[in-house]
Amino acid sequence: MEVDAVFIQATKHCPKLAVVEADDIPLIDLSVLKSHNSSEPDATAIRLLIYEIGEACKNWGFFQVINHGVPFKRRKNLEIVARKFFAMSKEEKKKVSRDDVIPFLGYYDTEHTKNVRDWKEVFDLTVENPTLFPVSHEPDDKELREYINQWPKNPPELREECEHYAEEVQKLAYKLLELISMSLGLPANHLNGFYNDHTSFIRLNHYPPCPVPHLALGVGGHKDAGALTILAQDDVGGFEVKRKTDGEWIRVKPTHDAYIINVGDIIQVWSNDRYESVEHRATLNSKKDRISIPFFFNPAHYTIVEPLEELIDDQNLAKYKPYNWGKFFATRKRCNFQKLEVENIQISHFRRRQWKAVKAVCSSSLVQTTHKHNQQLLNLALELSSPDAQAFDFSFNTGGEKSTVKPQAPIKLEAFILFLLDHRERAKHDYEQLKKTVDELQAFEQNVKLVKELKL
Ligand SMILES: O=C(O)CCC(=O)C(=O)O
Repeated sequence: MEVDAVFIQATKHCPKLAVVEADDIPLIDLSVLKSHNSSEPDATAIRLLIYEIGEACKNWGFFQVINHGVPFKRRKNLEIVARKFFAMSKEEKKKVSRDDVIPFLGYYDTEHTKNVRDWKEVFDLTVENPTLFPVSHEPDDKELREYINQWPKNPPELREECEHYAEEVQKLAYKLLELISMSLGLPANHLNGFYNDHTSFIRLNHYPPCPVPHLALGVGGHKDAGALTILAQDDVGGFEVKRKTDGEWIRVKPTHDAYIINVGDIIQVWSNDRYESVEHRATLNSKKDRISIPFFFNPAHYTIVEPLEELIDDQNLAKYKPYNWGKFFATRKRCNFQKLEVENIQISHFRRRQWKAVKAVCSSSLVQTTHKHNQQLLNLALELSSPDAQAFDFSFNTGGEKSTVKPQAPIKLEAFILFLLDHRERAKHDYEQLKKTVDELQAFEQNVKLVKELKL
């Protein structure tokens, strides 16, 4: 079978044939929350649970939960009815296609992630019906619209099953939000206020068998833009997460009645990077089709997302500028459906600049590096280039001799310095050339120390 080139991933994104499954993925038992009705909550067990959740968010950016309180029947019924829906003819499914009037909801099969087409078809519905959302991604366009779910005639039970499921999974979402809030040292209900008019939605994903599972992806690597995702996957498996410690793609083996919980970009910003949103993707199977059902727990469209005031001080300056969630999401949606020549909007676009540090580093003659190392730094800086940055001469002392490297293009130096100061750990796996050169990375860290000592 010929496969359209629009589905083919760049070689570096193609899934490896040998699947890596990690044994130490956090699996968190929430049964302690359920025992509340029988007796007093066990305060020690709850404290332990909060700690476990905090560690999982910090070290992995995701975890699985069991004994979560969502009745298995609800999930199973929804999976069965989703299969029935996707088994219908294209013509039938397209009767509830998203269109220009309802651009977010209903059926579609042409989504792109990072400009490559996903091998999947989906059906989207919002939890609040209707849900209020900006009409356009344009910042000055204040028009809002009520988005209403589109329900197919067949299978007739789809609507009811979706609504039952939404009700149950939402309860779990609030429990998790409260546990995460407490794990950040905040009151349990600290984040709940953002959810008064929430824009959460459920997606039914169907991944048909794919003749080239080593070349395409069901969903390409991405981070979730919202706050928290609760994912149900069937027993076929294919969900992979990019492990923070080494950047390896790890397959999360389906566990009976468990949910996969992802920290999303909004929690990363709220927590001022204490917790990081993790990259994940769905791989394909040449023989079996697969169903997954994410619940995206997202705040009201008018939410201004920024680091929580309680988590910033003189030592922990806010790392992000505020942004409007509704506009962010509308911009994302615009990119997801079409292959645009512009980069999809990311929270990194809202990172604050640290020009002071930039200037100081570049003029500091105390920074010692090798010539090879300079080249690596330069490559990295070029990789982080942005059109609004200034061209810069790079000069470092190389064993007594000054070496100057002139980049050919403008360098986004603030991002480079943020990398130096904030992302040393992540850089170990983000940038392959650095991964291989631990020694040089240590020299790198030494430079960062010097910068800090100079209090720049
Ligand atoms: O199907 C999966 O395992 C992942 C789904 C996902 O990441 C998404 O729909 O955004």
